[in-house]
Amino acid sequence: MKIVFASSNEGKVKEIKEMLEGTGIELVSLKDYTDVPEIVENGNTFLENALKKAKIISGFTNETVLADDSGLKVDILGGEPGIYSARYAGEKATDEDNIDLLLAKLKNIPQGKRTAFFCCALVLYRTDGSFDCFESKWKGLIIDDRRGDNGFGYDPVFFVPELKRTAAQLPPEIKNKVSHRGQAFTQFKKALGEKLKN
Ligand code: ITT
Repeated sequence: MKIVFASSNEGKVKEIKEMLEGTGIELVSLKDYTDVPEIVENGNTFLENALKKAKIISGFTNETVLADDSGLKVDILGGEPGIYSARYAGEKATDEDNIDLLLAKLKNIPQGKRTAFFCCALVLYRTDGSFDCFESKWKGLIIDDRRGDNGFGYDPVFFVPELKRTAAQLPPEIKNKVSHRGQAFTQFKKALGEKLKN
């Protein structure tokens, strides 16, 4: 089975490829296409944006598409950066810029009040217009110093109390099991397995 992954985020593509190992699914990323239409992520929720990406890319490639929309929500900041996570510090912001802005906003906030969670909405969209959605969350705390070199995005400052490590300190196989994306993927693979059985 061939699936196009509707993302140009290399960190996500790497994780999704690792998660699909052994499933027999051939994952093609947007890097394999030219003239990919630009997608304006103007939905109000992760799910709306994931569905929009999946639908547009399925129309463009004429293939089954998987799309992920994800981000970080920090409680004391009223859910910021949320759906704006990728462009928190501006349209061309790097992961470093986004973390700098986040830490500046949390400057005088004590550790106990820095609760946050990652969200992931995953959509599998078929060429006949039918689709399935999977959503999950991952709780943690935002710390002031960056720790670890794995992962991407806000991983170096996302501390997971149960594991006593940041997401960037976790080996990929652990992050892929417990993360928001990992848990949404577990649901996706279960649903896929059930459909293939029927
Ligand atoms: P695509 O739309 O092309 O998939 P994007 O990076 O713009 O790429 P999103 O709009 O879904 O994707 O934004 C996701 C952002 O949320 C991402 O750039 C990170 O800043 C953050 N994020 C999501 N999942 C993350 C994770 O597992 N670890 C760290 N940061 C994450």
